[in-house]
Amino acid sequence: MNKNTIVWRTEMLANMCDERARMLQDQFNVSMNHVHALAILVSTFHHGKKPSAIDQKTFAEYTERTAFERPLTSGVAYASKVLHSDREKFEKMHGWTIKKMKEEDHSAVHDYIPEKLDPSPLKDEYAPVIFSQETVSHIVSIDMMSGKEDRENILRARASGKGVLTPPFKLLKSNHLGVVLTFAVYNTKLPVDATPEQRIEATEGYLGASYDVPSLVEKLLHQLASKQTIVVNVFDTTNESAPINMYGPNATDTGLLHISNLEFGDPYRRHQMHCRFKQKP
Ligand code: WA2
Repeated sequence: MNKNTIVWRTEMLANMCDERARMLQDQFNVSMNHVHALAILVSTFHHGKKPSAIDQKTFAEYTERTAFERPLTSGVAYASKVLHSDREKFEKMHGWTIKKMKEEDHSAVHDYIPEKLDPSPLKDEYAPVIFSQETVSHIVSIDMMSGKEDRENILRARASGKGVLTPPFKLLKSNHLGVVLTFAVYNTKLPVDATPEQRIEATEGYLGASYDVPSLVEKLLHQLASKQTIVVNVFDTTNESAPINMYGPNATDTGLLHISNLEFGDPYRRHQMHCRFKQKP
């Protein structure tokens, strides 16, 4: 192949890949900021007011009307921190029992009957969902600490005070891999320079957003009308020796490859976009 053609193709692939990676990263960043603002909304109007100014109906309506502010998300929800000593009082107040997450339960949404879930066994503490956007109403009353990925996110979010991401995993009621973003909600007594222990102590609950990565990345790339030209993959590369494919075909293609870095705001996780030309020159 002509040397100039190789240089031209390499540059074109790099430009297209970097542009798509930047778009995905920017949209993720925008929605992350709005999820953070929702955590502050819950802190101000639910925990900061007696009686609370937020109930499920208000939360569902507000989050639906502001969904346009959170591109790439499939839904947001709020889980309350409940210690075992407060469980009985909490369950009486809500009129339901805290449920255990059924892992690998991907039956269709319309088959879903919350009453079919088992009550949570005795634990030191729980994180039952009390408010949800209508799109994820199937997680209401489920203890989010009973799912491995959600639990680890909750623990890391509350100790750090930062927005944290799970690795890709199969979300409930979804056939795709997704990720969950979590912000802890603290009571207002928390000092700005708080230690992890002080943060854990001051935690009131957890505001989380789920991202159905394949359908949302698909939607984003579709807007660019480049699908005839390049193949895009998104990987979680946190474990360098075992990258997880979050979007795109399981290709073994060895053509020209460009890798663009993705920054999703959680330094604990690494992500990359891989791009290739569809057609060999
Ligand atoms: N949200 C939606 N679908 C899920 C899920 C989830 N977690 N976990 C598994 N499938 C309320 O971090 C707190 C949301 C968890 C937040």
